[in-house]
Amino acid sequence: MERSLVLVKPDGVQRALIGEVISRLERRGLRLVAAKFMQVSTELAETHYAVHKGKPFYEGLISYISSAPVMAMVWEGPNAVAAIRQTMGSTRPTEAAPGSLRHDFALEVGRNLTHASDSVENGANEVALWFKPEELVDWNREVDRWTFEK
Ligand code: D4T
Repeated sequence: MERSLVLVKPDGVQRALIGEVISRLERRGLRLVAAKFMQVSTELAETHYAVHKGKPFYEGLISYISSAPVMAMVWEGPNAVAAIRQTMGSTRPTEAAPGSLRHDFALEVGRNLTHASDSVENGANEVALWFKPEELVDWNREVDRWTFEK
């Protein structure tokens, strides 16, 4: 079972799109594992985006993600990483597929609403960075056998 960190970034929170993001992931069949509404510290932002340090958009990215609260979540399911990134759409909203969140609700890469882990390995690392083990809930839904093949 794959897991991904999902963030509704400050623009998504300010624009009252938390429910829209959760609704789309729920309807996709994914299972919520953890959630917390939080202010991101500069330290956490810098660790999360360490791979982008030195890039022209880095400073703006750090101040954007820590400018207002985010909704941080963990979602799981078969093929969760690919499925969630597809539901989000491409990083650049003008390249996002019609029907994806970024296509439907965003215009600019620096205000692209959400974050999702880009690999299974990064998913595990990001979940460990953002959540304590005791914040993750293991549970099953009656409907899982109608959504998950195994
Ligand atoms: P995140 O990490 O926010 O989900 O975005 P992606 O995984 O889809 O894309 P990314 O890591 O390549 O970019 C991280 C973050 O940086 C912003 N960004 C990116 C930007 O402001 N300008 C840029 O030119 C790029 C490439 C948007 C997402």
